Amino acid sequence: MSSEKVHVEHCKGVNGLDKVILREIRGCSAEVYLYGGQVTSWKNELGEELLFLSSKATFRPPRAIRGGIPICFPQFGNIGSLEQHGFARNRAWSVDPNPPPFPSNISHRTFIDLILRHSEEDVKIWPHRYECRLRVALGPGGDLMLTSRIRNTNSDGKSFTFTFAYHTHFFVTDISEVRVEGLETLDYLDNLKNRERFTEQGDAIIFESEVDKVYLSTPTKIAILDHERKRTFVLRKDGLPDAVVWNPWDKKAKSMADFGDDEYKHMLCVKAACVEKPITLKPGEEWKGRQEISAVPSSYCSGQLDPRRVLFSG
Ligand code: TA6
Repeated sequence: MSSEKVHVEHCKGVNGLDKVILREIRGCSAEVYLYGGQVTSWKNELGEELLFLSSKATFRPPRAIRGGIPICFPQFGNIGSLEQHGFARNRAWSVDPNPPPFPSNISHRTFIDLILRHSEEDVKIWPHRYECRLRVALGPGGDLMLTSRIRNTNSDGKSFTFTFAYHTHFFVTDISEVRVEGLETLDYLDNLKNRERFTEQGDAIIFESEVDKVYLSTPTKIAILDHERKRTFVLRKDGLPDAVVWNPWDKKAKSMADFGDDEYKHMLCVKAACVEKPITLKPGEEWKGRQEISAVPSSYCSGQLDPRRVLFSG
């Protein structure tokens, strides 16, 4: 079997939808559906799943797949005239045969390049021509990197404006034992209170009820500590100043058809996003955004996790 086959495999997934499997020599893997350009699985070298995918997720267009990493573009949430979270997550992407080169200092070995372009249907609801590229890559350490490049290809001289998010669903052992570090003292918009603006308290964020907050101008690194599993997810981001934290908790969970009633206990969404200050591109201009997530053993001493070592280390 050639080494290329090992790293990148094109195959069929649920309901025959096209899927790409990325495998790293040490055993880490990721799965990406062309439908939605959506990562639906990310596993470490032990084969442990690191992302949440609902047991009730439907893999039936035009519904979005519940879990993994949906792409919110060209609109985050319901901030605008389009459907919730825009349309990129329920469109068929294709493999990008000629992606523009990546900066030379980035050498991915295991990756796939996808592209979504405007359709005549989409131009009716969002009157713009664009190229939305996504590279999904697995690093040698099993880190998962997503890089998006969006170009305005309008020929009528018109600029366009959009918001964006990687709607990442992390798998956690027990949400009531999870802490998020790196968002302390920041301002946020509370989606449960008419997007009113508040300031976060000084300690790590913990979860005891429904949360739906857009943290503004966050640090480029955020830590999600899964106490039970002694695992810390480190999210690094570029070009995505905001971060959305979401857990539907029990009541909202029951109201979602493609989500199990108790599944809120095992997931947390922390989304690298650009919400507060939408991006405007003139024709020919390109925007780039990137997130890298890694799962590291939590440094553990005397019952207290030591996030400082995670947040402030290189
Ligand atoms: O980011 C949070 C949010 O906008 C919530 O308000 C919640 O609706 C969540 O996304 C999921 O949205 P979805 O359209 O996937 O049900």
